Amino acid sequence: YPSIAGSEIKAASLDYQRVYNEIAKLLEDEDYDDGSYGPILVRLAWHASGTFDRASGNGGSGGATMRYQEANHGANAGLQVARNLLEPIKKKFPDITYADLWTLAGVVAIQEMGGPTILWRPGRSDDKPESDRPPEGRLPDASKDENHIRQVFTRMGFNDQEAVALIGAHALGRCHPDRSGFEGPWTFSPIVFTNDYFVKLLEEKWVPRKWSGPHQFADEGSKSLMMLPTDMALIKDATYKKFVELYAKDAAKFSSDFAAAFAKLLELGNHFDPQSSPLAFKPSAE
Ligand code: CCH
Repeated sequence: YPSIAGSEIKAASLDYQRVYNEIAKLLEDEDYDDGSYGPILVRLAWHASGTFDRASGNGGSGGATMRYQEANHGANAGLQVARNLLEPIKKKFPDITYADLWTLAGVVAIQEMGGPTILWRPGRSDDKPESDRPPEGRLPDASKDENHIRQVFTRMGFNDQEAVALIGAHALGRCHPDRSGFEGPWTFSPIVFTNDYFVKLLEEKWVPRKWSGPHQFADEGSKSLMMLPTDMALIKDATYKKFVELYAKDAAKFSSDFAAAFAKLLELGNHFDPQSSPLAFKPSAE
């Protein structure tokens, strides 16, 4: 910006609470899945960010690289629904970067579904050289085991407790046969943020589902809930199981640990203005 009388003129900064409110208005749709786009917006924010590799510094939400070839990575099947939903917001607020928009939408979704306040900072750039775009295979593979989960989350820079807290997001949403091949929700309240994923993991008896689809588990009681092989790994591995037990018992601890880990996830690989302090948004119900 030009300098007038020695002082820099800064562009008026976007009112991100307004952007938050506009995204919040898009969530409910009784004809879509369980009645909300919230879960798929959480998945978009996570898949945009979870490609980060601490060793090389590449991947992560910056660059919004899922606009390119990454959209076709198998793990991202179905996420065009979430990206397309947000397009009118980008038109209305052209100054927000896609990288900020997709991560902010994850924050809106968590908070509007009754989850904790997630501190969020703007400032992700949409520019990233093609050479820094993440290769396919960075996101976890649901058919694998605890060693795979540990390797993937450690690569991002998360410890075991943070990994378990983050995967607790599976209280939300469901698997779609035409996206991942898996089918069904993890809980009976898939559009409300709860610690029920952990409760169900421990309380239900999980049996292999007999079907022609990929290997997954069903609760023996109702047969209407599901767990992925990687979900079951969290109660097979003794260290992970400790945290599953903690979060099943203490919903408030889960909420606050999730909030911290999710905020960290959305920032991985980005460089923020050291002066910028994180924003806390007001849920639209208040
Ligand atoms: Fe996940 N997730 N996720 N997940 N995920 C799927 C759906 C959701 C794995 C696999 C899958 C996290 C970690 C993991 C959500 C949030 C998070 C699906 C079904 C698979 C498969 C996709 C479909 O068919 O639509 C694996 C493996 C791991 C790690 O081990 C983390 C971390 C988060 C967020 C913090 C959400 C939300 C969904 C529901 C999406 C929807 O459309 O309902």
